[in-house]
Amino acid sequence: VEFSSIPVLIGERINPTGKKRFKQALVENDIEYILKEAVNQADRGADVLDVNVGLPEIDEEKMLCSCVKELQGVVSNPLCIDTSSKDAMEKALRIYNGVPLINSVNGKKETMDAVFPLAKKYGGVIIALTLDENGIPNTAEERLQIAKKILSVAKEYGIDKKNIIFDTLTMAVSADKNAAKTTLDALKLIKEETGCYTVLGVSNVSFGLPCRDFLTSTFFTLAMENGLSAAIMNPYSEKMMSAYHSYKVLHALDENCLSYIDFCQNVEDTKSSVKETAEQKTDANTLLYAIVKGLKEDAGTLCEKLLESKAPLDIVNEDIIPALDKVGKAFEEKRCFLPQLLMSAEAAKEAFEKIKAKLPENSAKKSTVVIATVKGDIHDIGKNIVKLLMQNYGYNVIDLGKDVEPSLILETVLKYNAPYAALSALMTTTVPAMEETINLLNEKAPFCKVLVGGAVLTEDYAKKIGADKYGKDALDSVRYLEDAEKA
Ligand code: THG
Repeated sequence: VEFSSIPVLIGERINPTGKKRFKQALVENDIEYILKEAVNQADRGADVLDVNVGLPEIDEEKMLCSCVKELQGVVSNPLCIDTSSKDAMEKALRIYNGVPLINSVNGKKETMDAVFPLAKKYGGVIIALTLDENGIPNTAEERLQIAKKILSVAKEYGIDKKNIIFDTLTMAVSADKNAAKTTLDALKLIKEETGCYTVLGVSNVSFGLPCRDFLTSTFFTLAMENGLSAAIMNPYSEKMMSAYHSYKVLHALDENCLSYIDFCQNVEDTKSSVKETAEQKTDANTLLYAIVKGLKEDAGTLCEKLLESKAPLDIVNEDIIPALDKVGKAFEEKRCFLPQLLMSAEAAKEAFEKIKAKLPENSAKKSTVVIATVKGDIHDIGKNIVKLLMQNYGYNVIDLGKDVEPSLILETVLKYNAPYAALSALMTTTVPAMEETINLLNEKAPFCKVLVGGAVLTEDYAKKIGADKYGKDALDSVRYLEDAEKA
């Protein structure tokens, strides 16, 4: 089990608590049902699977052993062995391949003397509950004292503190209004004071209340904010998973928001039950695939390899541009999002660099486009996307940046004799500056076609202020250039 600042998700569904169907499966020795629960949880994003098959009317030792054995055959996720029976724990540890989570030990002397020798003998990372002979303390400070006691006993058994994860015990807020707060305070305190990892079975917090998901997912977020390393939770819950993915984005733990986007697309797919398989069918080792997926390094090396057997311009027309078209289309249809579009543009740029190196000076370049965000407007993300896409399609783009005076745009168009100028405005307040620039260009550089774009513009309005083209997005603008070049 690997811990990082991203919390580990431990699926809680292999557990009979409150579940008639699961109890029935246990009584009928229906292992298939349990295996299905494992596969489904792994599919939904659980990293580790908690395995709790304790039921008074069954032979827990036997059932736990069969489950541990069979589960390892169908999923590769580490298991968290959840039992209060020492004998069942020992048998399960004996047949487990690898390092399991041991759920659990606590501050009672008898329990520590039973569990620590097992952990020492078989290996495993131990979840330690902050309770002891006197029960569950009502204060964070007392739970810390139990944690310290557990650490000192573990040390006597030769168990390193990095193999102890503290559970500060989630209790139902419906029974005690301070329950959640005490748990969170204890979590933070124990993490700070001991430096150990932490875990909570978060679902318990909402016991006895309606719409349990609402409360549990918010508690989960608060716990992560207080340093939670792992959560025993329900991976089928959309609210829980959205809390997890949102947390990662908001804490810069999700590069380019990719795991968030992927999660949202799976949610959409499940809702509409439409499966997008076309993308998956694309051969993974092609330049097209590398650009579509935004794999910059791969795009560079695959392009270099392709250049050994294919003419540079053919690569542009048959691989790079179709890839950008594909991503552009996916973007329009809201199947891919801004971070992915930018990654694809970067990957295409990388491929383009390799192509450029092979081409005689200037021959790859199409016309010059002067691009700018108009005076008074400092939002340049839209302009930057359009610029990247135009460059990828081979245009010579002169970027004047943002908040650009009409006179400078005119000057630059005249200097390069540019047949195109592309103007961006995000805010309503800066549209007059756009109109002013268009008027100036139409008067002093009538040969120059003016493209405009930006969130507040519409086709009609663009016409009204005298633009030659309203680009509804980056791809639309590039298509205009491509058509104009052919004409
Ligand atoms: N800490 C540690 N281990 C634990 C817990 C903990 N193991 C067990 C439990 N708590 C975590 N697992 C669950 C599993 C199910 C539920 C809650 C916690 C649950 N069940 C619903 C119920 O009881 O009403 C029924 C579920 C359903 O049918 O949807 O909520 O805290 N170390």
